[in-house]
Amino acid sequence: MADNLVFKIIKEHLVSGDFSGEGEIGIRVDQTLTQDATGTIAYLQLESMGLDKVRTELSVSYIDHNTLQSGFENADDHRYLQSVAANYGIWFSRPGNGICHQVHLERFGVPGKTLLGSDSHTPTAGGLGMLGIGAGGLDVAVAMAGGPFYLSLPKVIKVNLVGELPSWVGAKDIILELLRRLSVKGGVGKVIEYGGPGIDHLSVRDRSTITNMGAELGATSSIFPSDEVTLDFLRKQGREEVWKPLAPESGAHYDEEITIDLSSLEPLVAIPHSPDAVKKISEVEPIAVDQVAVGSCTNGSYSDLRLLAAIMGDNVIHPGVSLVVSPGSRQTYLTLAREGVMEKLVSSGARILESACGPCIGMGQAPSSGGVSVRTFNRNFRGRSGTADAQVYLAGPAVAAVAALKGFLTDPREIGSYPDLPDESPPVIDDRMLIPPRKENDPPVEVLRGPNIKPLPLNKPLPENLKVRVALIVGDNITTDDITPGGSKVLPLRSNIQALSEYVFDALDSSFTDRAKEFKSSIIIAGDNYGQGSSREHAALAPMFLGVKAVVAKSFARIHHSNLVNYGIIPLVFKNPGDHERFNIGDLLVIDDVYAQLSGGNTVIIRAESGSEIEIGHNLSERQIEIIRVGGLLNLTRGDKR
Ligand code: MIC
Ligand code: SF4
Repeated sequence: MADNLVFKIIKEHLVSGDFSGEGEIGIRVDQTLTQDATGTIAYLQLESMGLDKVRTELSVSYIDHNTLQSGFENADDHRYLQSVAANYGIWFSRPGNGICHQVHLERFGVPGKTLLGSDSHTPTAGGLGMLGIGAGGLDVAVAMAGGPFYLSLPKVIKVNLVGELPSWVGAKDIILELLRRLSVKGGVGKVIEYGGPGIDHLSVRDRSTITNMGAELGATSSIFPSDEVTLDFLRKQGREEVWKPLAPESGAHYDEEITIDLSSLEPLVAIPHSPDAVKKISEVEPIAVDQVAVGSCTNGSYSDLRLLAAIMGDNVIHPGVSLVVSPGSRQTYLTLAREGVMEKLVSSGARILESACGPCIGMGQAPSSGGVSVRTFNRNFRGRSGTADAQVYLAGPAVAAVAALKGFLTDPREIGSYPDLPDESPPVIDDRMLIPPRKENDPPVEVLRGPNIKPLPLNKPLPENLKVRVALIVGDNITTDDITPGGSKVLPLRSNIQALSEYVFDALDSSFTDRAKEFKSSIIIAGDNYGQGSSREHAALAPMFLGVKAVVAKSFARIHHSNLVNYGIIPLVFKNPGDHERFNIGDLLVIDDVYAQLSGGNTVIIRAESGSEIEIGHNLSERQIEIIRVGGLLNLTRGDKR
């Protein structure tokens, strides 16, 4: 059977398993990336593996998330990460150098290679034909130590782009259209491969906006072929030597095909509070806007920001709007500054932030109460902006520019003709904020651990019988932001699980932490797509610290499912979704001979105090059951060494 592009790359990297779709496959990881909010845990784990140096072709540690330093915590973490990177042969991208995904695309991405990142938007690299996959920090640490990355063989969806985008419609509208069609769980277990004549008109930056938000579909990855457009991008980055052409074989097999006629698209927006709540702007306008935020790993590129400036022209923003702009990378910042675009933005009233995630993860610039914020970002989960009742809309940079000028979310086509943009200038290449790995003979560096960095809690091996109480019952699409929130108050606690655990499920049910502590050993009952969103393993680690032993859900998001396993929490799946209704908070449940049940097939019997029994399933591999048996992947890795 002719191979699609995804299978071609997987074949070249396959170290275990096969293409039958049975069991897991293991793939070799060429490159890794981490960011500071997930990196501290990943490197604490790497340190515990006793290596002298990473075994990957390239690993990069980025500082981009926790950049507001309102206390010592974030700065301590940065210092720790820099010293670990120096010791283990890892590149270090200093704070101010930009958002991991954008910098990686610009400076390190290589078509046809695999990239594992401790951030869910790692598939951004698919914009240049790289297979980027998001994972928990522990999986990334294992990859840095030379271990394979395990996953179920994904289904591959071909998205055929035909026609050309009309003016005022951009790459963001393409991915919003796909989210409208497929929903936030439509991509689970799948990789999305783009093709068709429409891709010829999409730049690598456009392509990476689309692959970036494949994460919002729940997809394992998203990828474009590597073609002349890719070559042009890499040439401008001074890296054309890493280019190679990559395309699917002719007549390649796909599990599903979808066609989008680009010429039929119009400006779209995701309304509060989910990236798949997509509407035509013409259906929802006008909506008065308080804040406009442009940036993030989705739409913080040079092309996005110069479009914003061109639309604003010599005008100043509407008096009711605060416009914040965060260039996605220092390269973007410098190129725009050299071109005079930064001056234009400032003169239009933009508040320029550093090149970092910033408002996207609630690290500053929280909107006013009940405020409407139009953002070029990728997630609008309730409360993520830092304001619990803010109304966040996701749209492309053209829509954002018009909203900033008019004070209303409105169809940009109404303001007249699309601006005439001059040719793009070549990017400013200046890698001085990237610290290369230390040379072979350089002396080791002292690892600097501030008081914010606490040792990692470990789970215990699985008991013979599990006795748990129901500590929480939730519905569908619970995000990792719901489990362990972002924001400038909680993010600095990422290296201190005990402190972080006080905030688990805080916005959904502030009594959860106390209840879980009281029950000592507990279980969570959930709906579909549990744990969607980010890769943060804290959403497993902090509940584990509070005694959560298992989660029964209708279905799980991929990364969170793996993170639960990695920390020894059992992810169980309802065989009969209606059973979700049979539980109450505080119910005492017993799973007898739990290991024997897990390894004996895919049925697990949960016994209630009343004596009634419920048949539950699981989709754990033998490898995962083994991890759960010993109480987590770290215990297994350590055990292997003994
Ligand atoms: C996000 O966009 O939610 C984050 C913050 O980048 C996360 C990582 C994290 O929680 O640190 C992600 O996408 O994986
Ligand atoms: Fe940063 Fe937002 Fe991208 Fe996550 S989605 S990496 S917080 S910019």
